[in-house]
Amino acid sequence: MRRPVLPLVVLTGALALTGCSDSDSGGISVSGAYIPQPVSADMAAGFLTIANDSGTKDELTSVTSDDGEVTMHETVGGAMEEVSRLSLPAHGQLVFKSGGNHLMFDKLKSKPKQGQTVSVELHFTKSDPVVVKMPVKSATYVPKTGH
Ligand SMILES: [Cu+2]
Repeated sequence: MRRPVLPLVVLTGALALTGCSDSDSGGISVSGAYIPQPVSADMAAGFLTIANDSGTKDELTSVTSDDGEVTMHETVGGAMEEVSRLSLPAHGQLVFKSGGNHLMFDKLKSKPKQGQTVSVELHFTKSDPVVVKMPVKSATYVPKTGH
């Protein structure tokens, strides 16, 4: 992959502008990532919001983790379905939340416990991969929506 080598001073300026996001790769930022501490030993769900600040639409094509297998699920009419890609609109968001889209962890090497983090890598059609450290919250954790 070819990327322009930017002078350090330009990179520093870009980092300062985007310093409030959890992680950042070009126009992609991730917020609100968490995994409710699972009941079962080797399966868990994960939630996060991916924002696309660029004017180009993108797609999330896979999620990987060294800790286990990860699949992307949609909830359709109360039933969940595995999907191979999810669209990320230009200047839009892709939201994973309880009752909707979610990440499904399977074959986990160890059961995630509250206070730990699970590292995942998000892969996109256009953007560079983004690594997210997802904190494990209590089994009953409900995120603040901000609305
Ligand atoms: Cu699922």
